[in-house]
Amino acid sequence: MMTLYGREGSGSVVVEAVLAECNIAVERIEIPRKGAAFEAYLAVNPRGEVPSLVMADGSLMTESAAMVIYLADLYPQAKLAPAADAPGRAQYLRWMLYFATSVYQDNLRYYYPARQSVDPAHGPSIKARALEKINRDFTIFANALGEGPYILDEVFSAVDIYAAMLLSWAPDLAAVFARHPNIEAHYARVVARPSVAAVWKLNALALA
Ligand SMILES: N[C@@H](CCC(=O)N[C@@H](CS)C(=O)NCC(=O)O)C(=O)O
Repeated sequence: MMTLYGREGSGSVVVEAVLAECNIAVERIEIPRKGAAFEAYLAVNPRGEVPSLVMADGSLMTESAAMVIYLADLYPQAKLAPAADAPGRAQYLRWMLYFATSVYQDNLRYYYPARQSVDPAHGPSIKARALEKINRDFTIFANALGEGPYILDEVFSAVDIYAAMLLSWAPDLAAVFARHPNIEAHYARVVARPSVAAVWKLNALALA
C-alpha cells in the first residue's frame, strides 16, 4: 500500500488521479497548513510541501512530476505515458516539465507573493506579474494544443491530467476558457474521465 501526503485541491491531486487511473489503492493523509500535524510532516518533507509519496517498499518520493512519470511507467497497462521509445515520449516529458516547473512555479508566485520578497509592499506587483505569466503560460499551451484532443494529439496521457490540475488553480478559470475554447474543451475531456472526476470531486475542484 502506498501513502500519499496531500492537501485538498493541491499538487497532490494529479498524483491521486494517476493512482486512481492505475487502480492503485493508496492511503491519503491530509496535511494541514500549520499546527502539530504540519510540524510532524516536516520529518517527511523538510520543505513542508505536498505531495509526498511513500511507496510500497517504504521509500519516499517528493516532486509531483517525478511521481507521475514514475507511476505512469510502473503501470503501463493504464496507458498514461508513451513508452521510452514511443514517438510521443519526448513531447510527453517536455510538457510534463513545462507544467511542473514553469506553470506550477508561476502559480506559487501568484498565490504566495510574500515569499518572493522581504518587502511586503512588493506583494501586489509580484502577484500582477505572476498573473501575466500564468496567462502567457496558457496561451503557449493553447497554441500547442490546437484541436488536440490531447496534448499528444490522439493519445491521452498523464500530462493531460497535470495540465487540468494547473488549470483548476487558474485565478480566473472562466476567463482562460473564454480566451481559449480549445483549453476549455480539453479540460472538459480530461475531467470527464471517471477516475479523474472522482478525484476532482473529492478535492472540490471545478468539473467544467
Ligand atoms: N515542486 C513541488 C512543489 C510542491 C508545492 O509547492 N506544493 C504546494 C501545494 S500546491 C505546497 O505544499 N505549498 C505549501 C507551502 O509551500 O507552504 C512539486 O511539484 O511537488
